Amino acid sequence: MSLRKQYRRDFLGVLGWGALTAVAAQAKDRLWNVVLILIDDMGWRDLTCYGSQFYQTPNIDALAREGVRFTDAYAGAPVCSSTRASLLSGQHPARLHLTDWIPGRGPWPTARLLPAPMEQQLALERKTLAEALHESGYVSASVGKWHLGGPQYYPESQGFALNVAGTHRGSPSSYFGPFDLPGLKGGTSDDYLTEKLTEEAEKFIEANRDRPFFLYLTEFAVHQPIQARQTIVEKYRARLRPDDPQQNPAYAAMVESVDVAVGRVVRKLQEVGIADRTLVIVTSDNGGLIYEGRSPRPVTSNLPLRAGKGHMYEGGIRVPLIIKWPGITSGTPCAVPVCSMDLFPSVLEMVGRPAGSEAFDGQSLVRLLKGDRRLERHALYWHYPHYSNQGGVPSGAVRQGDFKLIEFYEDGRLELFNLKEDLGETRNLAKANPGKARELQQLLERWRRSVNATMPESNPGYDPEKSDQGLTGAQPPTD
Ligand SMILES: [Ca+2]
Repeated sequence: MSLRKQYRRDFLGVLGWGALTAVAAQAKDRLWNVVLILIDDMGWRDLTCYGSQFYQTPNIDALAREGVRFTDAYAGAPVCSSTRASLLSGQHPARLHLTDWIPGRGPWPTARLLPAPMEQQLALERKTLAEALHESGYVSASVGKWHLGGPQYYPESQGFALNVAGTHRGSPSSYFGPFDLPGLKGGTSDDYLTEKLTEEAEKFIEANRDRPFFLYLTEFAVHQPIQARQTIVEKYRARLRPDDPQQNPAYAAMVESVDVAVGRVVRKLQEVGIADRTLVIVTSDNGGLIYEGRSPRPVTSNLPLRAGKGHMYEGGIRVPLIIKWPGITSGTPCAVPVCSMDLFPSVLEMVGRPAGSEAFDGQSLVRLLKGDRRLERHALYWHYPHYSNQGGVPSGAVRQGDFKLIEFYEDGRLELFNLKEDLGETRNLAKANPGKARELQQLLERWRRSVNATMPESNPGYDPEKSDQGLTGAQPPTD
């Protein structure tokens, strides 16, 4: 543990929250609270305000009407831990060498490539958003899924004074109690995990209403296992329509449960009188999951986007993002491409804290939130040197303007799409427009070098006859 972190712990331990209260009291009128709600695996079209005809999400839709709904927001990666690391550090997963979910899987003995080596935690040396806000007197809580390393890397060591339910694997065995999660034990068989987390979030808001706080509410839902309250499942069963690609009533009920959670948090902010000085951000860590484990029944559909979680296509990386900044945002959607590592510098600027010496891969979205629709950024990049549980293969991607290029690392093949004309990525333009494909591939390659990205290597045991075994199709339920 670094000296800086030790000092922080001592500061909290010896002086306690009383000292923080004093800091907060002086600054009460100018500091914003920050509520960041991360919904695990929520797909781009899983909300009514993003076009779902099946799921009902009135609470998140209300935030979209008062905030900015980003139509082209992206997760830093097509899987969990990488995006979480990028969100909390402002750094790209490739730079962090945290390029897959923790612990990841493989190598597969006969696959074409050996996955790139990766970190198993977000290093303590990386400054997190909670640590940056702590320097301004904030108290922070992580409520829910962590998935950024084992016990010594838990939220308590990354700037959070409170940690409820931070597991190292990140996935609970069940949404129904009894729960065996740190800080959240003793549930009964009627308890529903999402509701228990909401209660913890409400308690934290209530207890910290008079001091600036950062609540990182990181829902386990709508990640598998797909379990929901039966009464809500029945409601959605009655709403099924044969022509709707979204067809899973239990998943729909889980979506509703997180929407209700968001509504409860917003109401608690209003109830204690701090809603007008609290930023609320809702987003997801990767695209929607299409197939759960060995079940042949789709979990959700990201259509019109192609594919889902674990893939470099839009369905794997494009996610909902809504930011409400009371008094500033006004419900106008924004189509400028943005990414999860933008949230750290954005929050710092929104709360009026200069970024200081921190260097980010993301950039502040404040001018977009204020209504300007321009952002000076050359391109957005992704790097996933792994085989995913959902059939995704080692690949990288770059989006520049309307164009997106995917480079597949197994054989170097390129796919080029014009997202403005072809949102579903159905027409590969790489052969028709080789100049553009080459230009973007070179851009991607230069960027990989600049962040010292780790690449997968050729597998000496590669066997084309068996290379697909265990990589695609049905997989056990994991991250
Ligand atoms: Ca996830």
